Amino acid sequence: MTRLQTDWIKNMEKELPQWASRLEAQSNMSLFNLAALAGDISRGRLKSASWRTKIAVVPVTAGLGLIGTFCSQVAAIIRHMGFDVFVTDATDVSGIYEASQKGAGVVFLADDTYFLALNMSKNLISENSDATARGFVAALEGAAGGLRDKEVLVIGGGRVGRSALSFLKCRGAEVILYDNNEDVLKELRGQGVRTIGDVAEIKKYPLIVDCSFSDEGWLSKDMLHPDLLFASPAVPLSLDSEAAEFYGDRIIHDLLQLGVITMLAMVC
Ligand code: PYL
Repeated sequence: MTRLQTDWIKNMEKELPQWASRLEAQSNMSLFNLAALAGDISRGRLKSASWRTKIAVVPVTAGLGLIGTFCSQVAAIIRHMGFDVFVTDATDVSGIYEASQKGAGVVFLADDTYFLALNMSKNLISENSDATARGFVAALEGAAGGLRDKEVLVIGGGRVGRSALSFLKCRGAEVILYDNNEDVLKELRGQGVRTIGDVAEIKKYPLIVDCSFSDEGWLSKDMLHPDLLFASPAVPLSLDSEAAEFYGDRIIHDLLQLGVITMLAMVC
């Protein structure tokens, strides 16, 4: 996954209301119902967890270090879901200890490789790539009025793409994978996944989950189906500016929010 930059996320908290209302309109679901579907728990259980579970977000200095406002944005997304949440003053192991001392039942923390949510008392763990894939699949399901027996193209056979393939199958979709790496296609074909390697075939599929964390703007309007619904956690967005403008509200995309609310549901 692309490492986020402060410039990309610094206004996220104040834009959360717009993000939420747009996503609810696109997915035909409330955020709670969307997170519950993606996290495979009941809406009621998620709601009751919001009344009784305190959440901590712990800054992690490992590797390339802190991303400015990252932890406060994660906390803002969780607070938007009605949970009591705080960012620890301490970082790393000391931050985890502070979280437990202050009564947090769930801890969110990220290094350069993994972004995790941990519920220590229930021994539940959610990893952001998996949760993000589930969140965007659930949003596409709402937007498409269900995915059962429908063909859905996944672009990109990396960590997120493979989670998307798995959750799409759980939701009854007929999955196809596009990747530009023949070794990836061969490996997934060996696991029984239908694959395409010709970029010209992408336009056959009106339902797409784009998990290709590659170049910006490589997908143009003429490469896509006219009735497209496009769900993408990819950073940067794969659509070029003309395609992004043309498909408008049929593009479900964000940098962090949908993955975080799904992680929350998966550990409650
Ligand atoms: C979790 C995000 C989603 C997309 N890319 C992932 C990323 O940027 N990971 C790095 C997160 C580092 C956070 C830093 C901090 O501020 O605690 N360790």
